[in-house]
Amino acid sequence: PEQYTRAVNTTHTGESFPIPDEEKFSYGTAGFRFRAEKLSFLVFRCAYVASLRARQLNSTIGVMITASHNPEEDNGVKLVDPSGDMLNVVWEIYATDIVNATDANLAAAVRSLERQMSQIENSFIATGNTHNARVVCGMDIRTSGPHLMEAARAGAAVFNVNFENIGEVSTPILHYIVKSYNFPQFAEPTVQGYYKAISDAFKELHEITVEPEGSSYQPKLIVDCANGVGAPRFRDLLQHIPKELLEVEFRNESGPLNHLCGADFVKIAQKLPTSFKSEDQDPKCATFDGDADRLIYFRAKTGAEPGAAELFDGDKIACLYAMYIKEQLKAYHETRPTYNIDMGIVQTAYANGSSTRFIKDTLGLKSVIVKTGVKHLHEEASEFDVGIYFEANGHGTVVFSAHFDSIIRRHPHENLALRRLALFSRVINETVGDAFADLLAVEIILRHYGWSMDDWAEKMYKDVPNVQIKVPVADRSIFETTNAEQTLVKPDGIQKMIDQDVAKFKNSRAFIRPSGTENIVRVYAEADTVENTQALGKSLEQVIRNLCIA
Ligand code: G16
Repeated sequence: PEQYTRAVNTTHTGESFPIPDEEKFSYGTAGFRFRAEKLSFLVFRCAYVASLRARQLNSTIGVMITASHNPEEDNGVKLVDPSGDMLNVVWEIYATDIVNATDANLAAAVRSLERQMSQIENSFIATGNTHNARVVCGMDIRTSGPHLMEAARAGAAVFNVNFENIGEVSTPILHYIVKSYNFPQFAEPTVQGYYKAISDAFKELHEITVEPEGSSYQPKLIVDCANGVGAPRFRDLLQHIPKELLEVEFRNESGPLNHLCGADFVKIAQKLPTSFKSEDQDPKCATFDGDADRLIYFRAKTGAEPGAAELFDGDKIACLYAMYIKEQLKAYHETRPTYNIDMGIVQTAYANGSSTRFIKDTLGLKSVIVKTGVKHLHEEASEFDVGIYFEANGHGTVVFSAHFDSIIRRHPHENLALRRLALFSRVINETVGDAFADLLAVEIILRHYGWSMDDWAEKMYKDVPNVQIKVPVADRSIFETTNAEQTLVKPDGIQKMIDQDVAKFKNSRAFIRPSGTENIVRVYAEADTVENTQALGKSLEQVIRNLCIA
């Protein structure tokens, strides 16, 4: 349809916002993400790519319309593979080619991709057996969402693929439903099916979780919903969980999306979100991002300026999971020493230095550092039987191998450790980081250890001072990295400047990388004191500013 061409490209306000042929788009850290006005032609074309992938595999593919932590004015689209994981990287390239075709070349680009697909061995397109091909589409609560949902519907309709609009959902719910469609034994492929599967596992695991004597655990917390889709959907999920097991007070349920609240804000500013006060009595708080795929716990920081937050971020959640799973695996191995199940943790360069040391020295586990982006972490974590992955920003989950499946999930009743492991693996949303599922898993573990927030803070490690700064730039594509994004190879000479700055501070580490979701460059720095960390961060920010002005 004409309204979804580059030449017309209608916006959600009904106007036209033409996209010049020369404008190129790339599939970033988490799909295509731009100002919402640019997106309808792009979503239309992505839905075509999704429907082609669905026909090639005769399966269900997901399309999620969200710009997650970005401001309300942005939107985005990402595709989900049949396993519920992020889109296969080869298909990211196909999607990019289709999106970047001119209107005049689109038909030829589509025909060429279809021909290529029909020649692939095992492609259902070749046999014509594509009746299970389906595109399932969800959206967050941005005002531009419904218009883009129609663009997705139109994209799938052109190629006659079943289309299902599952409405306003968190990104992880969409991933879960896609997997459920393709693996019917997993769960019922509906939003209610997701609530039931996760809450049933939580209730069962709760029942066999015994609080130790003298426990300081409290089943109460306050959740900052970032004014996003997490608010209504988490309320729905909690309908399935009795208040005695978990009592949640909701804040930031409606208002400007991600503005002065949400996991991204809390992590980067290290501040309490709006509507939280330092003098709040309840010390346990958690925050979601705009599409509820990230979770960070926090509380007011004592002995700091008002409004400062102490974070229990993705690194601390990963370590908590690792402690618990390791303990259960040890108990299990004592009864079955011959069945080896290996476990590792995957992080990115943003992981706090203390967390990586804790993983290696105290937990005695492998820590692998990979590039930013869940797809990279997920892939690496899949190398382990139990692969825990978390970005410091709160995005993460645990993946379990077929080996784990065959000896733990298929025989869950042999002993308590086995039952706990099997149930824990079902509370977790294995397809992708999920703020709801992660929160339930954290609560189970805190209860198991009888921990308050004080305990969690004291019994693990203390973060080294760290700072993250966003620096707006005109063209972030001039920055190129290597070494899991910890070294800049372009622009020429810039890494030398970074190294010189880092050398001026004790126990320091820093890197600069271009964002894959916003038009900014991110600076990350650690050093021995808060003041030195800030000084290092500022000086690196200046390096970028000088370069971009020059
Ligand atoms: C997305 C990705 C995350 C990534 C974040 C920031 O999160 O899913 O893996 O850490 O963007 O990426 P970048 O530093 O490249 O901007 P979300 O929650 O926005 O989907």
